[in-house]
Amino acid sequence: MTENGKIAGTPPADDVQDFDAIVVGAGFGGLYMLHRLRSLGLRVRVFEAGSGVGGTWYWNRYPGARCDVESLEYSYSFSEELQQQWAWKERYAAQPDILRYANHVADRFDLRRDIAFDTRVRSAVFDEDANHWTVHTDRGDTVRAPFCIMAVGCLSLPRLPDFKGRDSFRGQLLHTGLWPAEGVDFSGRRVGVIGTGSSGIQVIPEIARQAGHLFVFQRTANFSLPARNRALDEDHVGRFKADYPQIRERARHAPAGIAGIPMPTESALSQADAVRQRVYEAGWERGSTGFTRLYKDLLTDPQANDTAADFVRAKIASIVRDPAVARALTPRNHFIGTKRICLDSGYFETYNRDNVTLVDVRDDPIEAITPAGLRTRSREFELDTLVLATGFDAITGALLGIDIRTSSGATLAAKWADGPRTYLGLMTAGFPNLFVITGPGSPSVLTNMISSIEQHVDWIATCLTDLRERGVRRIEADRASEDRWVEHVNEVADQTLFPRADSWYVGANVPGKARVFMPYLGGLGNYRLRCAEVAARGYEGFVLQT
Ligand code: NA7
Repeated sequence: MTENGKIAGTPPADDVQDFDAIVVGAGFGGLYMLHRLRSLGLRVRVFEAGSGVGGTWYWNRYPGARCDVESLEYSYSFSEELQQQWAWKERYAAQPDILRYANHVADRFDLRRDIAFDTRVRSAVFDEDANHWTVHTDRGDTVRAPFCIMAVGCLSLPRLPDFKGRDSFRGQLLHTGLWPAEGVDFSGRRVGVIGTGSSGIQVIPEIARQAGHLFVFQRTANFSLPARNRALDEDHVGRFKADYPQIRERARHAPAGIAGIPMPTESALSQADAVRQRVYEAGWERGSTGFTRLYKDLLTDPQANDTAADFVRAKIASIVRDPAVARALTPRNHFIGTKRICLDSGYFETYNRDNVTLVDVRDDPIEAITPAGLRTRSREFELDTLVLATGFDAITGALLGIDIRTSSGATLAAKWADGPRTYLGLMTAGFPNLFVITGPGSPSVLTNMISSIEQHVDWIATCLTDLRERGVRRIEADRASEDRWVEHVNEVADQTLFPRADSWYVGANVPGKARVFMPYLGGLGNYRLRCAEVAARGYEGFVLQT
């Protein structure tokens, strides 16, 4: 700070462009936020680090990348014309289709003219006296607006583990979340993949089909179900679209924001073995992440969970021919569903191929990346290409990648050093007029992201309208309300098995990250009602200033 209270490095006032709102990110959250704010007559500037729209779906272009929510539900509901006219091809849309859809939305609603692409936001500073945010970018822009909305995504900061010798590798080093747009040719190559989360599980069968040899370096075996992806049939689509208003309404009130995954009512333990087996078999045949919501106690009761986990373990044993490989692929150290369950297309079958080798790096850890490949404690692997499917600094990574501070010296990084703290996942005390779309403490990644995005964007748009009508210039989460919300988020999580897994939901995949269960497990339907009530009571739990 300088003596006059201004932040050092702030350019002269005439270099600053003024807007009514700044939005960071042009994925599904940022695009819809821009559309809504514009319809309120606000002047908006959106910054996007990529060269195009789509966010997560812009960056994750690896072969096999596909959404695990059905395309007819993983799409915007805000425009009846859009949802009627857009034609999804497959039950689960592949990344190129989702990206096409994002581009279509951007063109259809003429969104691009307010988006600055190839521009990364470096800092956002709140002026406590003037009540506005000043945002600086890596291209030298300085813009100012009373409101700043972070639509930076939950899975947008790829994590490249700090393997010894990582930069010495002479071959091609790739991360699934930063995939080259021009694609990669694996034919005849010796390829290594590190990681068997959703990204690994999707990319491995695709690479195996092309590569000379594929080595999969697995630290933790994962639960996965066959996606049963297929081309959509026209009659089904016609019926679905005719029912869209009711289906969308059900999705808005469903726990996962998905109409096809309703709230379970039965308990697994209350059913006879044979009945349960039939239910699991039907779930396995259906191919849906709803598998872990077949019974209400699967994610709360270890014994109930075991019944579902054992079913999937037996399936793995029946698919993978080599018993030693099947054993190594069988997850045993977490409850099914407490790490994001995967949907695959031929994942376990891939290990029956002669050109695929599973390397268990829990017992035989990776020691170093070498110029020629990779070395575990006991073996050397020569590789032409090494794919890191090692995930993301999830939920908070992209937010904390921006230097967010106030003129009185508070920084978000310091405030969240022991884990994120928010009120409703929408705002964080001490940082007025800053909204986060699908932030920590909201249902976000445990739901259909587009349902959650629409709920947040609609809430924020209504809030800004209300504030304008009442002449309110400043809104801030009240600290006591935030404390109670954080406590509630933890309480709900602690009633489940989720916090016991070393997942990215608790930040366990990032060394040094505080272990806190970040998303809200209360269900999107309940959460939506809570947010609506808060607004109806005059923004209860927020401090408003005119
Ligand atoms: P995930 O689910 O975080 O998976 C990352 C994988 O990489 C996982 O198998 C990790 O093993 C493995 N990993 C990470 N670091 C290492 C090191 N240092 N050594 C060996 N193996 C490692 O990321 P994804 O991209 O697959 O999926 C993220 C989400 O995107 C997914 O849940 C969907 O919601 C969409 P670990 O389990 O930590 O032992």
